[in-house]
Amino acid sequence: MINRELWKKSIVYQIYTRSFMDSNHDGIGDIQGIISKLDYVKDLGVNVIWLSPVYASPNDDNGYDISDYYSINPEYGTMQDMDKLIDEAMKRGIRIIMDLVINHTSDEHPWFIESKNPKSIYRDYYIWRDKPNNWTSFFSGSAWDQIGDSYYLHLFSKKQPDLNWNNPNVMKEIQGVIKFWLDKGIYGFRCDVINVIFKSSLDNGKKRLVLTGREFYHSQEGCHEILRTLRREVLDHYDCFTVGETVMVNTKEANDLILPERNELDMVFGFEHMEVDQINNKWFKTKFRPKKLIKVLTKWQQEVYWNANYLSNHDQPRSVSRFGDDQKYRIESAKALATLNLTLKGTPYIYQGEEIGMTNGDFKSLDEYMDIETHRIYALAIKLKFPKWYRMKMIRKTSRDNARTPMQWDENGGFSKEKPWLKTNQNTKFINAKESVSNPDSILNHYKSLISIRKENDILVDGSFEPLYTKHGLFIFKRILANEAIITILNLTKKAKKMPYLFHGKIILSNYKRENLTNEYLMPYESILVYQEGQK
Ligand code: ISL
Ligand code: CA
Repeated sequence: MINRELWKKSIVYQIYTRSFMDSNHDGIGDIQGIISKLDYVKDLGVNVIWLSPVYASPNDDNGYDISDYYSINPEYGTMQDMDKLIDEAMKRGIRIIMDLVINHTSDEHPWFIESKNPKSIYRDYYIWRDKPNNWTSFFSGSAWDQIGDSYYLHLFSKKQPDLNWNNPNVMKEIQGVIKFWLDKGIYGFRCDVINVIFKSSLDNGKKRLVLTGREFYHSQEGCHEILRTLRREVLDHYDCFTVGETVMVNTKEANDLILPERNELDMVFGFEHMEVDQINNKWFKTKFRPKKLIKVLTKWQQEVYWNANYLSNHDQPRSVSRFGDDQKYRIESAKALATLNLTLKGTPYIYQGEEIGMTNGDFKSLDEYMDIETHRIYALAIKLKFPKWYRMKMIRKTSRDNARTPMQWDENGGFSKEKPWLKTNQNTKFINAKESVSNPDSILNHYKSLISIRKENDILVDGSFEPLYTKHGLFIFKRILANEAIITILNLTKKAKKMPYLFHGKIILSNYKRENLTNEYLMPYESILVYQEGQK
């Protein structure tokens, strides 16, 4: 029987293979490298790994441009390596979910190569027209490129042509891909930009600064229909779950994708909390104000059926650099953010390196960045005549490469003996897994405590969420189940703050080794978990 609720108890660790561990010293992380670190992942206490794409790909967008869904990128290893990873993980009680990228393929996928011929049966696997409309790409510029006399749609890079989900053959092909991987024993999928795959019209869109044309593909009814079909015809026949990456959704649109009666996705990654420190779009960052993050998270906790909680991933700046303080209070703030992410209601997602408090990259020049999105935005900033200091500031704060620097295993890096594909942060000297494992007060050990508290207390899985205090950068909330409760007390600022009122109960976790609740002040970035029994 499919236990669809198991994923609610899961704790997911995202691995970006290219940057995790390089086993054959070519400077690129690989699947054998992941296998060599499975005991480290197991010791953390997680039970699911989300594996960013490892399929065959020319790496225009680091694997989010797939040229063959049925084979493994040789840079990452072989299908035997993949089978071994699934098996070795299973032996450690860890299931694997894969990244399902079905809005687009690579332009080097045989389907696209064939589709360039207007007479081919693959022509309608993609969206070809004899002239472009005014839609713009997530990576800036037109969402169309020309081959011969025709234009094809690509919401991302020109090497990522969009599939045509109006074509039933595409549905059939992708059902085959999903079955192939589920038959291998994976536990489901993280579904890439899944709420933009159905285009209801190709008319010109309303002119916008960001994503002209999105009204014709954002969360369309056709997309819901596709998700219900995939669920009914394939996913419901396996013990698996799905988490959608759903850009620009509000809480209602999130529920429309995940409510059980919708039979579409199990949960979704929202972005509203990832947009609290920007104006208009992510490249124009503003000063981070904790109260905005707290307000958005409280809203999603209260309005969304089941949350996929995250503060980091391979597209976002590192959480401690963005929402904490990666200088004076790096350890305290990383622990406070961990306590936030692991005690909110929903399934927590931890991004590789977040558990040891890795920070944004320390890139010094444009040529040290590898991300296509970063280079495209930099080129646009030149066209818009932004001064160099401002262009560098934009990418320093926002580039996705901030999260893609090699995992820091020891004081020398420990990722590879060869020069890595992307520069290792020099702070690996003191921020690394080796030090974290041996140091009882490390951020890593704080994560391990949090994860075991989650496993020992169903309150943190099934309990309610009650906000108690959300002002002045303090976030205090209560999780209640039957007659037990756990209160999370967070000071998300670098200033000492007066507690709004005193609490009673047993301190079960503190990032300042606090012994009692009599002191009425919270230290900078202080986090406390209080257990209460005999609740009404
Ligand atoms: O993070 C983002 C939203 O602000 C965008 O940078 C990101 O491109 C968007 O969320 C979609 O991301 C997903 O699809 C892209 C791929 O580049 C990203 O890595 C992936 O997470 C295209 O497949
Ligand atoms: Ca390698």
